[in-house]
Amino acid sequence: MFRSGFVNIIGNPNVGKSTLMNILTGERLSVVTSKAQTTRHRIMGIINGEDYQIVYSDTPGIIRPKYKMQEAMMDFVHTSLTDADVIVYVTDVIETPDKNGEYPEKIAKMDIPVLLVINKIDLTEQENLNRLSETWTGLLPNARQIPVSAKEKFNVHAVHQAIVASLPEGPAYFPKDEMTDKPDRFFASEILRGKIFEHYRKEIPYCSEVIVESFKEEERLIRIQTLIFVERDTQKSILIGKKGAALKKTATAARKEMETFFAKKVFLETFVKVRRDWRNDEKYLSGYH
Ligand SMILES: Nc1nc2c(ncn2[C@@H]2O[C@H](COP(=O)(O)OP(=O)(O)OP(=O)(O)O)[C@@H](O)[C@H]2O)c(=O)[nH]1
Ligand SMILES: [Mg+2]
Repeated sequence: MFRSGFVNIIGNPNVGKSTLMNILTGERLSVVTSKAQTTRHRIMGIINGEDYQIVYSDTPGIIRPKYKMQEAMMDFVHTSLTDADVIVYVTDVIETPDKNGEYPEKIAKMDIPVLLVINKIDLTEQENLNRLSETWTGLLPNARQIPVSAKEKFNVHAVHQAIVASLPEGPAYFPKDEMTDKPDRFFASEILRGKIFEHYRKEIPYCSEVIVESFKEEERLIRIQTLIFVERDTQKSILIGKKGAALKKTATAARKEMETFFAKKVFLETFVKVRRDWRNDEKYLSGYH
């Protein structure tokens, strides 16, 4: 019997969804940073076993949308609730369970296997974990709970095993050599966006967006031209920095990570442009997928 399914990872911002997804897929498909709202898209990662295929989706952390881009982000979360075969709901030992809004209630009513991953157990004591676990049993009585530390790769294998055991019977949805549904240029833009999250403070990460204008793979290197949007001139000058130093540092870090990801030399160009209010721009966000 062959088993397959969409395994969708959801939960609040910053609980470790992308870290977990990267370990489960063995690839750095999803950007991880210490800041909340790092993930903006639904990112699929596919893994194959002899008699199963798992199609993971990492999703943006659940928030109340304040602007159109965040609405688009939350649409990814809603869709991944409706098309899931298995739900992996992630929480951590830091957030209080009552900060999870209506989602646990929705999920508790669903008729599919639910795994509750309690992450970051490296940061707490057994006693606190027991308390949390009890509270979560009340919120998600249908879920199987698995405490892990994604960062230390502790007990993540148990998550994998529980998923495989929960998969319904079905065919492989994607060819065996496919790792993800997203094209290379998407990962190029995500890697640069991740570096912006790491290198800048305050609002800069949230008001920036990266677009790959051209992506040309040649025999010995990949030429990538990117455009970074910000919303105001002041943000543009912060992004670029004195004599371009800040941008150069960010772009170099991004180039290095791209070279590892694509296993090839990368020639990266970055331009910065002001595009007022892009986060509310319907026309731009209609291409957001
Ligand atoms: N101590 C500890 N930190 C962790 C663990 N797992 C993830 N983190 C850290 O938590 C932060 C957030 O991790 P992400 O994987 O980006 O979280 P996310 O849920 O995808 O966040 P959003 O995409 O913003 O919703 C990062 O700094 C991770 O290194 C863990 O098991 N222990
Ligand atoms: Mg994430």
